[in-house]
Amino acid sequence: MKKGHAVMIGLALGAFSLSSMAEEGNGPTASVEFIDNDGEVVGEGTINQGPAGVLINFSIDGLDEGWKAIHIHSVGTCEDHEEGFQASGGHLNPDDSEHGFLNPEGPDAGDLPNFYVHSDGSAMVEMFNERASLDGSVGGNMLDDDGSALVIHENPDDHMSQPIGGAGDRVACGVVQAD
Ligand SMILES: [Cu+2]
Ligand SMILES: [Zn+2]
Repeated sequence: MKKGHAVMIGLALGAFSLSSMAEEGNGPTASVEFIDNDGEVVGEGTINQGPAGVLINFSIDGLDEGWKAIHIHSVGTCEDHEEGFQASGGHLNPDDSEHGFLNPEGPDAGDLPNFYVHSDGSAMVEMFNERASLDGSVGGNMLDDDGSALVIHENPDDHMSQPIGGAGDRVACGVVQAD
């Protein structure tokens, strides 16, 4: 009986944590639904703009275990999932910086830290980017005319190599959609 109760609490917490952890601020917000190369939904996320950048929260279920790169790519489309999400373009990069947190000429606006997918295929992540916004008030505008997408790669970003940190194939993609 006690055990059953604990399992139920676990399920309830799990369901709760799929929604955003972040309190809503006064800035614009956006949502993301990630699909994989088969077009299957593998995650969801929210983007909350604060005074100094964007807070990105997302949950993933169904990717291979390991460290993954994620970036803000410059075009808001994920429709070419079978061709590896090339239509999402390169990184959001309005001031033409080089790629990489460890690059003296970087980072570009779309760069983000790596995250780890557990052996069960899941990950829950929060990140902050102070070089991008949803309305152009800080850095690159994620919701400019051609939008943007969050793109996850099969490997981690080395934060140095051009143009995308040697992160390899694009395994999931989510169009940034204004709420
Ligand atoms: Cu990328
Ligand atoms: Zn980059």
